[in-house]
Amino acid sequence: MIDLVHELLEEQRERLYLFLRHLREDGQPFLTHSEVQRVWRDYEASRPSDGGPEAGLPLLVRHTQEAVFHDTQVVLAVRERVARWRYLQIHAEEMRARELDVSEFLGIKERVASGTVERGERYALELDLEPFERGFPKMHRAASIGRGVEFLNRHLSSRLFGGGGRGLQRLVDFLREHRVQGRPLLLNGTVETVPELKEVLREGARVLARRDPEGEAWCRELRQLGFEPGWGRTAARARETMDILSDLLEAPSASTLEDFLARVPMIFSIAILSPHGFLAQADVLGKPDTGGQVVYILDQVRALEAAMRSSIHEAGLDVEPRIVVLTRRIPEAQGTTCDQRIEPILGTENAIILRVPFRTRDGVEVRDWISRFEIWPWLERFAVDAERELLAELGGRPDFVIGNYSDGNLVASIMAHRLGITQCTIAHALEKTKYQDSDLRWRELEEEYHFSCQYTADLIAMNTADFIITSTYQEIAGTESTVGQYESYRAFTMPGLYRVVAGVDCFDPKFNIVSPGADPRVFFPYTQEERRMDEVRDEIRALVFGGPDDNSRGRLEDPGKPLLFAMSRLDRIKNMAGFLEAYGASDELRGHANLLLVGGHLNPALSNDREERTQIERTHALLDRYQLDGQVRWLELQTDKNRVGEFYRVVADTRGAFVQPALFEAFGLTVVEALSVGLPTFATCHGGPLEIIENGVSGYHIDPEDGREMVRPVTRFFQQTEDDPDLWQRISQGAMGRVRERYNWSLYAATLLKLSRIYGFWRYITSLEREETRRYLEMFYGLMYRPLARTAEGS
Ligand code: UDP
Ligand code: LCN
Repeated sequence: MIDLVHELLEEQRERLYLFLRHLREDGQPFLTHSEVQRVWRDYEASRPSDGGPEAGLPLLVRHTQEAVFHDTQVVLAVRERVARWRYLQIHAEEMRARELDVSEFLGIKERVASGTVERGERYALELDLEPFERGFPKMHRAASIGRGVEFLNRHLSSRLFGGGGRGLQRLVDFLREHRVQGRPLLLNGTVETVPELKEVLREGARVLARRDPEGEAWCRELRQLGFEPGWGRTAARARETMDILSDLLEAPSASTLEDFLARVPMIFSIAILSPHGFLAQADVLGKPDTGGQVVYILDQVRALEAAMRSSIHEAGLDVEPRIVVLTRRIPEAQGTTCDQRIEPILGTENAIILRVPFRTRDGVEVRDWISRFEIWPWLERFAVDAERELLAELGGRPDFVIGNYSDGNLVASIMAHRLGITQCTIAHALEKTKYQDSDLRWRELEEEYHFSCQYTADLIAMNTADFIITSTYQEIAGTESTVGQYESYRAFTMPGLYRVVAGVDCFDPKFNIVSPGADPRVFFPYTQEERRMDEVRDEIRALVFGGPDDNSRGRLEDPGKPLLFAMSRLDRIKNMAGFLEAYGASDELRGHANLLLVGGHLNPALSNDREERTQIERTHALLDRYQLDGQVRWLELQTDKNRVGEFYRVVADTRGAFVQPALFEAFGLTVVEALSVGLPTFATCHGGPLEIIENGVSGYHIDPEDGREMVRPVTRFFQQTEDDPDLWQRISQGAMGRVRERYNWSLYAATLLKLSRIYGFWRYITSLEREETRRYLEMFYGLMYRPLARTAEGS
């Protein structure tokens, strides 16, 4: 990029000069990517075409993610390619350019943000994880991001097996030490070396060949040879497993190792952490800080338990899988079950929610709900208490721990370290990309949001995690033009606190995309008439086509029109009111379809969330302003999952569509739910839905930034379906095909278990790989996180 700038300085000096002047005239010290693009468009529109070469400057502009104005200098943060950044400083008068390193760039941002021209803090605290990671394998291609397990397994296999027999000996040690609930599995202590293992495998295969292939594998002869249970339930399967291991010992390779590990019974119990919000199975959606994450975790647990049970059974073991979801107990439970210690999870045989109190330093239980932004002072003690209760519940330590959201991930990180187990991290939604410049403006936001604690916790957990699963690629590394959520942790500054020069690396093989689905018992296709309950369908139809009462507003005057359905929490970012306004302003769309809104309360006094109250009032005002009561039906939020499933199907019966108009959506479970029932879906192009939906095949993208533009594709769709009735069917089929192929829970569970086996194995084999990183982060925890959390307690 610096070469490009030098070229521009030589060949298009005047054009560059004029454009930089335009940028500076905008008058703001910082410009975001979209602001730079806006200024560029204005600039291009304002100048007569000079017929000069076009390529260089537009390229630079397109890749500029941030512009900072410092004195006479313009500093550009240029994202050359996905997750690859350069920083360029251009003297806007003398027209000289030089490249900055990340630390210089962040230093300038700090100075500009604090309004001081003199040198900022020369010795700002810098967090730099790169030196610790030098020996660790990293990927190079953007296309590999999110497929870390394949890379890691290939890389470590070649290292392990490249070192002659020593690597294979470590594999034998792993098998010898492998156990469940204290009982040895696979091999007992008599087999010690690789040649011995090869020999007993040959003998074992011979023993099994003499048995009924479908009969039970386990027998006295196998034990005498040195085997323990776990090779397979039937003789045929156990023999296959032994053959795979023999192949691995003869000709070691990453793929044979993967095949073998897929057979090794390794995961019997899992702890899942999600401390904040109301985590229960009923009556919680709509409570503060309670949304898709709860739905995700409960569906995840059901899918994981089924997958674990089946793989344990296949391995021939009689062990009951255990999953414990750890959350916070809330004595003032607001009509939910969140005050109960244990809640069995429906649809599972053994999984439970285990609620552990938040306690003050004196040991007194905290009674009320605490916002996710205020949760930091409570977590360290919670981690220790939760661990104790977990160990008592399971009778031992779990095989791995999954953290959810920033708070759960921090607790998972503490617990995984104390117990010496594998840590998996799931973000759900990282606040950093939701609130613009929240790092730079941390001080002014501190009282309300405590982002200093949250981002510090994120950095710690992301870096201690053995593996991170994300729902989409863009969550890690964004798109050509947008920055990924994890990528935003690569380099940033919180002026006066610390500067991150190498925080999170998207090329780290710990990242894996494992996408969730929708509960297939509830979100099944609208065409599966035999599964639909008439009673529920009638109830939903009565609600949708009924008239106003305390919990609803509007009556659809022309019930024959297709329904356009939008359902979400009424947060500002979900932009339900934005869509309502665009619908109200579009006579054309109003002519084609009625609008069904589901979310929030009708009475703002019933909401204890400030943001939601504002959105409720705005929704009422828009319904009045555009006189929409005959075309829009607004129902309060729905908490009964079975009914929610039927809502989508009733909308599909009218040949309607689902709309998800969020300004930004981290993933978007409603989108997957709508696709699962076969409902054509229009969803935001900002965030996960951009990836979930293939535009024009399994739904459509909409851009919520401009209301008129947002409703245009929706109107066009309804117009086209009038001329081409098959269009609706094609998109509906495309939607269902998409979830079958990519977004379903059985695929999720199988992949997650595979990841936990492979990462768990490599963790055992290369246990010292990241020791230095962990020690560095422990210091960061003690010196940075802990005091910040204490300060948050006092505020
Ligand atoms: N939901 C619901 N009733 C409502 C609104 C939403 O059951 O009135 C459910 C919806 O079906 C989905 C979840 O809440 O399962 C929302 O998840 P999503 O990922 O779309 O958004 P989040 O709320 O997590 O931001
Ligand atoms: C949180 C969000 O904001 C949604 O976008 C996700 O779908 C949900 O969590 C589940 O991961």
